Amino acid sequence: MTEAETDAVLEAQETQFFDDAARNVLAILPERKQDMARLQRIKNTDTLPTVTVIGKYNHGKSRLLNELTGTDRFSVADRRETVELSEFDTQGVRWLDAPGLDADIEQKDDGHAHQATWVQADIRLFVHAAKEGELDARERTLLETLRRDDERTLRQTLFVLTQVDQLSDTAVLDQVSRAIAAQASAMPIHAVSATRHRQGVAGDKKLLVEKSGIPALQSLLSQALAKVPQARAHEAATLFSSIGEELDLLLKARKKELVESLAQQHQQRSDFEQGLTTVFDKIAVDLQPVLEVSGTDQSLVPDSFENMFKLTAGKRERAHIQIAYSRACIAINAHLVKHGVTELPQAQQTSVRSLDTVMVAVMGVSVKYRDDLRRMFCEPDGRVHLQQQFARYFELSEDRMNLSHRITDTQAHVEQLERAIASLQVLEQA
Ligand SMILES: Nc1nc2c(ncn2[C@@H]2O[C@H](COP(=O)(O)OP(=O)(O)OP(=O)(O)O)[C@@H](O)[C@H]2O)c(=O)[nH]1
Ligand SMILES: [Mg+2]
Repeated sequence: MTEAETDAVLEAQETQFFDDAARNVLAILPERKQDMARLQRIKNTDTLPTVTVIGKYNHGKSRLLNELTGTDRFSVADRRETVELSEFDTQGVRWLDAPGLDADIEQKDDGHAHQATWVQADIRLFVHAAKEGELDARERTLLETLRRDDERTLRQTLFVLTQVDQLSDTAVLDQVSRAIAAQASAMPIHAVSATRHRQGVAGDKKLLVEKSGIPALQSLLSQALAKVPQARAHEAATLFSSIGEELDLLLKARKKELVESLAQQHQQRSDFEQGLTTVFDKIAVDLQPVLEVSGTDQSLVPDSFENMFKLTAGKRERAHIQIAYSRACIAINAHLVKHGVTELPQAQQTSVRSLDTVMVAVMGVSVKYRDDLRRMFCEPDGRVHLQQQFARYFELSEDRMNLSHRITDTQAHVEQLERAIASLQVLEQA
């Protein structure tokens, strides 16, 4: 492998590494896409300090870059010319020409300009043609946004008033400069003329070159470029800490939500179980008189054929037992309803709606005798069995399932956030 090929492989690996980590952050904060792209650029020490132009179309951006680089690298025309980003690396600087800001139909050109200004640029030359006079509303808003961004990131924006040769005299230039300065929060204005510079260079006219304002701008640019490494370090730290803080806040909120949901889950279950125990205790007490029999258990004595339509002791006893059992069922059902346990889980439902209740599923539909009731409500095994059955349906009830899903989702979100935070830390230390 040649050295160039090795470099390409290493760069691809580095990009992949960044992309993977960035993906974890963007999974949580998709709106940070631009910030992550910016971080990727400035964390890479191979990225040349980048100067971009920004401004409305035909204001002389491309021509200014040609003068600054001493080339004809960027295409210039008397109409909307630059529609894509075009870059040129020279003297350790990347010069970036961007389309003018005048929203084309699909806003694609503006997208390029946006990318140049916010993701790629370390230094931005805000270009405005002198003959246009004052800034329009859109330029003013953009300039203010850039100014605030400069404060936050320590990137630098220089205001360049172009095509000043088009003004009739210096008095008009002063007037325009003053008007613009008032609009641009007293930002220094650097007046230039590409035409004068080109003529001065071609004719070796030092005074004209000087008067073009280009050498002065070049020297300001050198000072600004010298500050780029420091500014990038500051910007990276600012971005890492603001993204980190945002993730931390989200994690804190999610963890709090998780703790609360788990506590709620626990509390609901214990309320359900305690309440059910109370209900069962009361049922056991209420059943005592019905279950106590001395001598023959009349309820077990079958009616003879002749007694079929007569009220016998056996019938009376069986009726008592059924009433007591129904009372027990009503008490349990009231408890279930109070805790949202009514319908059977979908998978267990039949075509007979009246049988699709948790009560029927647990207690069955058979007639109960004294022994059944004793076993179910008064013996520990029976009680534990029933309570377990009801608890199982409690867990399968709609609200409980929703809570449980919410907890699973929150847990997944917490893990996702922890991954994003770890990835961000890895990137910061890389
Ligand atoms: N007189 C004069 N004309 C200039 C100067 N700078 C640029 N122009 C002319 O203004 C027109 C637009 O210049 P460009 O550099 O193409 O403008 P631009 O801002 O890059 O325009 P887009 O790429 O369309 O956004 C061209 O005809 C240039 O020759 C200058 O300093 N003086
Ligand atoms: Mg252009």
